[in-house]
Amino acid sequence: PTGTEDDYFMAVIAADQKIEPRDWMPEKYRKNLIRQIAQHAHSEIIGMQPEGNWISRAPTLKRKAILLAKVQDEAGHGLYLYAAAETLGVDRAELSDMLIDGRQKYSSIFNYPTLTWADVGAIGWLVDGAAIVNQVPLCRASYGPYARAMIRVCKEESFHQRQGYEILHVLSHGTPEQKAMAQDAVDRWWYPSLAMFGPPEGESPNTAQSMAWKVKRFTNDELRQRFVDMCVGQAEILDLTLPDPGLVWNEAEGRHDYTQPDYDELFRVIKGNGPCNRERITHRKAAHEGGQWVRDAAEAYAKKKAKVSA
Ligand code: FAQ
Repeated sequence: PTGTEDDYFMAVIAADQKIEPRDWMPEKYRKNLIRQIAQHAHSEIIGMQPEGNWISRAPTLKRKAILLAKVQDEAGHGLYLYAAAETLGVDRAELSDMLIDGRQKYSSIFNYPTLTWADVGAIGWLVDGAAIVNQVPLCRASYGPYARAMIRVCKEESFHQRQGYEILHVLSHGTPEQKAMAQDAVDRWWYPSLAMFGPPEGESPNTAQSMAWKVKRFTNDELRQRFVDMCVGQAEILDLTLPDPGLVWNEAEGRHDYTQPDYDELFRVIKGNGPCNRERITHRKAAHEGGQWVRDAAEAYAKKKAKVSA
């Protein structure tokens, strides 16, 4: 490379090549990635709770097996993402502590309760659907380990989205009570799903720099719009209504107009005051503490093995 390290770094970004763990990178780039990847990992792990709530109550054995597999996939995503974060020089145990004591965030969406079986369908369709729209561009993120993790994550999210869509399709074409349950779930999950994309332009302090570094490829609003446009046709096939009277096709713009989610509510939930924030963290803390003996045993075993082979 010629020029300074920073010139080389920016040239790699400009050429759409990947930055790898051993490459020089600006400290702010490293910090921004740790922030985003850790939040993303935490979201996957906390995201196991709302649906985990329904594993023991899934209506059939087949539904239960599918939901178990889905929730296990989320654990797997968390693990790839923690591993990707570790390539940036942080320790997973430290990240876990930061989640539990609130120094790091996780997605607002997982602070809403899952009241009925239809919520499992709505989460699959809308929450995993939003996750895919957000994460497909991250497969091209400039940081290699993050981008590569996203490729497998997106494939699995597609399966998750379809399983949710299928649950809702069965309910919405079932008895009037089942259809009402599906509609109620969509009514409750629609706006929180729109809020997953983050604050709008002007209130999103990380976007400009993140886009200049090609971590993010689109603004929060661009992806939110893409998601709305995608959902409209799918809702028609489901025969369910998206709960927004302002949702109309805008011919001139070639996109739908829609009502924005309540961003004050988003900020309240991010700050810890959503319906289930305390419950989620309490549960995570208990699970972490309950797993201490497994970590101790694994460490003791590794030490013993190292001694035998020495
Ligand atoms: N919730 O300046 P920006 C899943 C924070 S999918 C909580 O716009 P940025 C799959 C943001 O961190 C869900 N916090 O920030 C699944 C920042 O705070 P900070 C996880 C939010 O990073 C499905 C501040 O607000 N997906 O888990 C939210 O450029 C079903 C200002 O915002 C990802 O994490 C929010 N909704 O854009 C699992 C995707 N929105 O750190 C189980 C990767 C914003 O400055 C079951 N992440 N904040 O203190 C991203 O794409 C980005 O980080 C955004 C936010 C788009 C989330």
